[in-house]
Amino acid sequence: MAAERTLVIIKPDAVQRGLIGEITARFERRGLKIAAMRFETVSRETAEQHYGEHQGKPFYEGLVDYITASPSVLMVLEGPDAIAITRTTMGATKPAEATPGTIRADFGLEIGRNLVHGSDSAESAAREVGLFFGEGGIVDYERAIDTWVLE
Ligand code: DAT
Ligand code: MG
Repeated sequence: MAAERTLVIIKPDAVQRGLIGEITARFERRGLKIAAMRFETVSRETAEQHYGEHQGKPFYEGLVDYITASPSVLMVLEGPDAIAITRTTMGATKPAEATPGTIRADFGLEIGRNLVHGSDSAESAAREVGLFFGEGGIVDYERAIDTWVLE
């Protein structure tokens, strides 16, 4: 199938625990390409847009406080079925229900500190990639490969 793009966030708890490399490596080893990457503290305004679907739920304020607390790694991953493959690599939302071998099972205990975000559908991916990388910064892999230094 055609390559897809999805938004991944390595959330503040994972950054604070020194898991950027470990988590990024799992996506890279599956063969997904990092098409964009940025390190920053997400603003409250952006977090509220990103998690707009959860507004009004009991965990919403805590979720926005958590994601804006300290720096995250924002990434666009690209590849065949990137959206679904990212979600299965992450594991279920609740670490207690995540399958061993997934990021959330291997490193997480609590739903409110579940380490990583990945877009859940083509519509969410388009919206979230636009929200975080609408100003640019995404590599065009088709073109980049023409100038690759390794043969
Ligand atoms: P996912 O991150 O797997 O797409 P989601 O979109 O349903 O899950 O929820 C977004 C985040 O909100 C999730 O990663 C953790 C938090 N969250 C969801 N349900 C929660 C709950 N019942 N209690 C606390 N936090 C919750
Ligand atoms: Mg979600």
